[in-house]
Amino acid sequence: MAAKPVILVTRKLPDSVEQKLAQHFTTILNPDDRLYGTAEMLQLAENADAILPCHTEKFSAGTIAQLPARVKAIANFSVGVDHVDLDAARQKQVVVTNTPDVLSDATAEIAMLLMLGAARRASEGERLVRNQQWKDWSPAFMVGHQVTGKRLGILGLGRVGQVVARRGRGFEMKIHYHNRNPLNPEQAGDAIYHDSVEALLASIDVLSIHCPASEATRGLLNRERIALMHRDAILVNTSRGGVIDDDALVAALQSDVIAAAGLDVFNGEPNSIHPGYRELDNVFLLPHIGSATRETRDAMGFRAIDNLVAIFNGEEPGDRVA
Ligand code: 8YV
Repeated sequence: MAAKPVILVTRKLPDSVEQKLAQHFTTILNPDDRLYGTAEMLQLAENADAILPCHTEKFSAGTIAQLPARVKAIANFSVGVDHVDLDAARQKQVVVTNTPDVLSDATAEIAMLLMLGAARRASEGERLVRNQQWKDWSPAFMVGHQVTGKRLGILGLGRVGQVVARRGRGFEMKIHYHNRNPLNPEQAGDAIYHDSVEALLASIDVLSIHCPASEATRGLLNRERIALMHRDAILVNTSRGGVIDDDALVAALQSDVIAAAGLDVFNGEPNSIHPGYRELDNVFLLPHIGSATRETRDAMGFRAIDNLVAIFNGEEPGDRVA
């Protein structure tokens, strides 16, 4: 019997995922969940036929060039693939896959949590109670913004964006969106299409960002674009920090250009996020937990395994991105 292919798993995955992976492959695991530096990862990859990484491992063109020749695939445990230089992977003929769909519900939940948390000043309120600083009540106390019935703008009405749209409709929100091209009516439903980001921003009360991070979207939410938003508007980001110009957003929140923001993802996360966010009351902050549910983390792992099984069976993996 041929030896099983060897998979380098860079982070500690759910037990059920590691057990299933071991049925098909020989595994190099990371039981202590240490964050590998690139040099250490490359060294471990010397004995691997594929790598199963998270977004915490970076595969720049330089890193991909140094991958041992036996590494045939990078089967990501993530839907976002901005941590992998896809062109470099294609050039080296390393197959790259991701885990779409299975995290859409969990991420949409966090988008709604951020939306409500930012609109209703949840961070501020929670701190008041927790720190024993809640002293009185008045009709003017902790008054926030209502989201019910408001206009929800979705930047990137893809898999996650479409779930957020459905959840928003549950709050009787009117859905607006911008994609490069309008979607067919089956996917868009009653959502109103805007042919530019600028037109979308000027037409909504809440913005939820769902476009991938790329050179084209880096710093997309800059000072000029944020200024197009309504003064009572709320900005929510569960995509990637890179889509936002942090100096611009912090300044807008400080000077009431928009009302509030809810952020689950950041430039420089986790250790070097913009310090301005920590000082602001009108932001609701979470530590990149969009997909962090038991169900979803299992499903992401199983999806990555399906991709690896296909690759080593000589088949086209379902979620190939390069
Ligand atoms: C994951 C994510 O937790 O899948 C993604 O793109 O942003 C997160 O939900 C993370 O990337 C896992 O590697």
